[in-house]
Amino acid sequence: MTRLVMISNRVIDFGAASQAGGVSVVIYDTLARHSGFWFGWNGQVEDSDVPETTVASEGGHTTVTMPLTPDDYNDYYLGYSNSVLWPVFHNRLDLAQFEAGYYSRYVAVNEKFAAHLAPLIEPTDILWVHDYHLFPLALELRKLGIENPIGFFLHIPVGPAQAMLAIPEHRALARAMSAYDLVGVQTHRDLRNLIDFLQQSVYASLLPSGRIRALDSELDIGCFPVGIDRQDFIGSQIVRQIESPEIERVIGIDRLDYTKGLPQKFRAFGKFLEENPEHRRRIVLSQFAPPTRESVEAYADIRAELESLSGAINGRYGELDWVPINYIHRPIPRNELRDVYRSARVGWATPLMDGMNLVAKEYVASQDAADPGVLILSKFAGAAEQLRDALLVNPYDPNDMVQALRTALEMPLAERIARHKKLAEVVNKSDSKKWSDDFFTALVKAGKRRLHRQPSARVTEAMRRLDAKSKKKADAKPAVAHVGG
Ligand code: ADQ
Repeated sequence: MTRLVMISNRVIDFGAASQAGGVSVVIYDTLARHSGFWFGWNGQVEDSDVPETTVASEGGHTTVTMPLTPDDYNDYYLGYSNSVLWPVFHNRLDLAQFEAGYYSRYVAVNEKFAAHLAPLIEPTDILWVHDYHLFPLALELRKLGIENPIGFFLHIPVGPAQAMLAIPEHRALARAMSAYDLVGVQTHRDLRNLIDFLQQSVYASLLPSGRIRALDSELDIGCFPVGIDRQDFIGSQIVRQIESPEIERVIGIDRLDYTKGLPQKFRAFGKFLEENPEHRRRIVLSQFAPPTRESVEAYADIRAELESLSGAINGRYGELDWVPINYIHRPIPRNELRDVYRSARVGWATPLMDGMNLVAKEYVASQDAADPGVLILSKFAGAAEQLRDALLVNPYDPNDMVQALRTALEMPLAERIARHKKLAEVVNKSDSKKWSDDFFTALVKAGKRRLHRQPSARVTEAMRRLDAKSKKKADAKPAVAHVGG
């Protein structure tokens, strides 16, 4: 039986799955529909050069995890992954820290993952690697003789080539990407940036088939917008205006990250109160933003900036019985999210750049179709490619943000219903199941194509098994959005 092996930097504890969000939830949901296991870091930091892997099973899910050493954690996770790749891919070259030693440790951890994973792989397994921490993994697995289909999905955006080329190891990264059978990204913007980057860094060429030739490989690249499972968000009985009939809630739910545009949001909210005194005492911005990666300097800076901004706005406009911004540092338990979304007249998701932004989709899915709230969405979130009926704004432009908030608060019911209907259709159609089915089908095909090009005894056997499998799935639709197709 074909198994799906999911590999991501961090594997969540299934017992705590109800607390998770983003990448973890979509991996968890996908594995619920496949046999296989999830491989990655267990979140522990231990001083051991020969880490043990731990196999755990719960509710039909299997995980295989290992700890990181303190040096791995510092140089691979906080360092190269989150102080180089994360800022540059989000086009924040100014925040990148190119420290000596980060990259070699990044590769070393990928080697270590490959060494622990390779013995667990069976010839018919399909391997799906997630996110920027693990670009070199396929190359390391291939060195160990793994010839299975290996796909890569990038949850974050791809920066413009000019930013990407500033990464000192950009050629090695491009080479690592080319070892995959399929590389998936969230949007057409990312697809264009990725092609541009591969062309400029390793002189990749776009083939008439829509595939990419890079170095000695050919790979498929495609656009697979990640979605949510709407069942997690429907059914709330919450009636809006839970605090008082006169006060409308505007909701923001983000990880505390400099990519999420929170200072711009707070400043725009202050400007809105300044310019629209009639809305004072009638509106509250509830912003949940639990801190992450606090030992990275840029994250400590954003936290201090937001505390100062919210304090200044509350000090300036607040009254004894009205505080304009509720700025809350903790996460909302997942089972309360839909009620919180539904209680809000406006959902405000305005990242400066974002792979997708699932919060926008969750907000839409949670609304009462008969009296829905309005979504204000950054045009630089991946979700904006699909959610065209949101109020799309430029988060860098305070006037645009203020105008959108006014429009949202004053929007007549009929327009709110019409916009929500179209948004909900997209969210329901492009859900997490479609995302994972499309990627999986495209990966099986891409893997077969590579095996046809590079036959060997072991490969021939793998091809035979894949052929048998794809006959069974003969009715599956082609899913990869080929470049140019
Ligand atoms: P993230 O950057 O984590 O994910 P996002 O898509 O917004 O961003 O997902 C966040 C998830 O965490 C959502 O499910 C949300 O409900 C939850 N969450 C966020 N803040 C929360 C809070 N304060 N309390 C409770 N839950 C909270 C990465 C990319 C994204 C991409 C996803 C999935 O950066 O662009 O959409 O992967 O591919």
